[in-house]
Amino acid sequence: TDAPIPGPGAPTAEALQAEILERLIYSVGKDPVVARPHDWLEATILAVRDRVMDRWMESSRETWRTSKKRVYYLSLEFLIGRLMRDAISNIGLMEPVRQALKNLKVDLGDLINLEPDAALGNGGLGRLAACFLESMSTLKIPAYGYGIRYVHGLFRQEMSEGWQVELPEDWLAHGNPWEFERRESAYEIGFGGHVEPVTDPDGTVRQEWRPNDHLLAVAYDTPIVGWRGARVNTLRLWSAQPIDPILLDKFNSGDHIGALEESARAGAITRVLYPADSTAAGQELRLRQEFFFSSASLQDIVRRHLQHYGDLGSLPDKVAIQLNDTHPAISIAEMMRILVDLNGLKWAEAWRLTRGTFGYTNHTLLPEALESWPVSLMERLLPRHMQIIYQINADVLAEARQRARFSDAQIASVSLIDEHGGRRVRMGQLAFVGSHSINGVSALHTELMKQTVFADLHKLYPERINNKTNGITPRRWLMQCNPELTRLIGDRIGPGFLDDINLLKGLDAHADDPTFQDQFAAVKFANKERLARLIKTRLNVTVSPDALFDVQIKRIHEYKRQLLNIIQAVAMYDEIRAHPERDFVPRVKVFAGKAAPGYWNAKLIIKLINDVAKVINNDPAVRGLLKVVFLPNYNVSLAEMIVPAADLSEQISTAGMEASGTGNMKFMANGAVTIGTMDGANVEMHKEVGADNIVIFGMSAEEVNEKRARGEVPRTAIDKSPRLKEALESVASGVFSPDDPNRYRDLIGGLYDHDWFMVARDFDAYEAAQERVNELWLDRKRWYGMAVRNTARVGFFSSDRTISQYAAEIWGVGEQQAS
Ligand code: DL6
Repeated sequence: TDAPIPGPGAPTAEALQAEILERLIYSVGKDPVVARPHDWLEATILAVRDRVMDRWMESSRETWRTSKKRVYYLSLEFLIGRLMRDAISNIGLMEPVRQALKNLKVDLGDLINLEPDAALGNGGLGRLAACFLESMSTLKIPAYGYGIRYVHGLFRQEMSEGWQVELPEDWLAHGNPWEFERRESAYEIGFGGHVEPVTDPDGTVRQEWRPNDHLLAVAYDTPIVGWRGARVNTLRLWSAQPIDPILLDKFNSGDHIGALEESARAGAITRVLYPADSTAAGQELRLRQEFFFSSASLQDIVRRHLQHYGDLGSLPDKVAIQLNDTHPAISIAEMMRILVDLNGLKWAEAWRLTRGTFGYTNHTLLPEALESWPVSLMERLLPRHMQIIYQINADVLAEARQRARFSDAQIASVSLIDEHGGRRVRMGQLAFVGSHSINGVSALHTELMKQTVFADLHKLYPERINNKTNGITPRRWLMQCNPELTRLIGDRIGPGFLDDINLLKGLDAHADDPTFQDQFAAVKFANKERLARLIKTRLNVTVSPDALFDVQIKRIHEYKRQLLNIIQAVAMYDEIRAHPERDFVPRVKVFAGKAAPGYWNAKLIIKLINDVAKVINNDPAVRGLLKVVFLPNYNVSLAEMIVPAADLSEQISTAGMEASGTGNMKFMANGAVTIGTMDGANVEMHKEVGADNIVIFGMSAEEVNEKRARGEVPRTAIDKSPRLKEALESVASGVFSPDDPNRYRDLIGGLYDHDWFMVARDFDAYEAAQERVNELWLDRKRWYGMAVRNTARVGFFSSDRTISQYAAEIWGVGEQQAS
């Protein structure tokens, strides 16, 4: 947990010690003699936060002074994880804070582990938003993250006999010392009601929305510190509160619970994060969440803009709003309402300003994740927005007919209203037409976007779709989570890479140096020992750090194909048992990830992994050559432990289905070799690292499409592969589930019937690739050469690169001049 190089002008440990003590006594209100670990944590965070305050205020002052364009990143999810180490490390105070605490007989590492994970996101999309915030601060871009302050983040996952059980997560249980409540920044948010035409004194007729349900959005601000404190930006999260905290009439009449009903109803909006990953949640509450945070954010943005510039005509020049997926897409209609209804702009001008201001990032092509809302629900909850959407749609369809001469089928595909089986508003279409830029998150994904979901919109507006391949912040995902590797790299190529990650390329020249390889391997080994201890503590399973650590950690989803991985483990198990005389490369297969609570097959796959683990880990015939572990409650902090310990990174989604992936990049940074399909950002990783340093297998996205289109039967592939057949039959017949032999019959049956995710049809290629991994692993020099080259060539996948591209190509905040 060391920052390798303290920043310039760092305060002394003694000074920090005094500051922490002061905070403990005067802010936490505890005597050091009786202070408990949480008190020390709070005091330390407060002292660190103090150290950030000046830079925070200066950052904000500078934006006002220079009138630089501001970027607003609207995201329903921010998967931040812990903040303390990030902040301390980014301001270069790791060593003095450690020493200060040591003087107080407190261990910094213990405090770091005590901080709860802010799990305000489900997976890749939310974690990307968190990496982007850090990079925007690092790159000195004046930016705000806007989201929701969920009281309960992503559920805590526990295992009950191998089944996932969801429990509420409670990250605010001890308060949140990072945040500032801004009661002065509160906005009224409405729902329901009706729309009325109003005639202004000058005779113009406006539409006025009269909601019948109101609540307040109250801001909570958290500082986000860039590397070396370059800039401090704000993450502003909205909390829903009732306008009247209690209905006194009701209370006085004896209805004590009813008196709090309104308060409970308002609070419900920001109480829980939806735990669905890649599925559009159909609940009304979800739409309320989306509108709530969109409206609060836009009111805040417009207020700030008017305060600074006095008029709205300069909006696109001074404001860039990025929609992180379609969750905030209702912002397009809300912005139009604010401009036209509340500020009296003409429709055409308002539309020009809106489009000039918004950009939209698409994160998935999965049909079930393409959000749409029933028109009837929209009419009831957001009647004015529905009118605006109809108007936007009429304009778009007229343009499609007149300018582009679209056919009826094409008109139907670009329409904001889906007329199939109940009319629904398509949020992707709304976000697309209301934005000047629509980007995908990897080269392949962007290409597929053009060919599939947005094919016709792309024909209508061919200049809008662009690619911005995802990235990760190297601060958290290399320097902080792997301090030993960071130190080793610094010793070899100097510290310049800390400020310019592309300098890691310098490691290439050392990739085949036996001494460096030994040092690299020693760091990896130590990280594996640490993970082995964690596995022992949490699961009481002993694993050897000498084995190949083969890791798949991510949300559990059929397209991500944890099933392929576990079936391969079963095949390996069969092989080991069938050949007691043979040597095998010892492997530890590590899994972690959460399943959406309503996603039955994903939950069943977790149970299968645990069932298989139980049999394999306890069978003496396995001779310890294979271990399977499922680590519960995957979150950012657990990932930070696992990633540095991985030898092999499993990125094996069905080609064409993973938009990008970002875990793949984190493993690459930490010197793991990838086994993967040509999917998402794997394609670009293959290009960056070179074909010799990655193990690619399986069908391409095109081949997957062809097979699906042909309706080819998977049974033939299974019949042709005896090892697959044996593994499938053993799972289906209950070898791993003697207590319920039929448990996996349907899951495996699905592979015979349709195999939508190509598990069976990619199996042989996957096994061959795993065999190749074994050969490479046995050639130690070759393996570590690959490992080093992965780290060396990860520069492209830094979120600093991604954000520079957003800044220059979407937001127009590249090299900003003061104005
Ligand atoms: O772009 C971030 C991340 C990608 O790396 C993943 O490949 C992709 O699955 C994920 N998408 C979502 C979509 N959810 N919705 N809606 O989480 O985005």
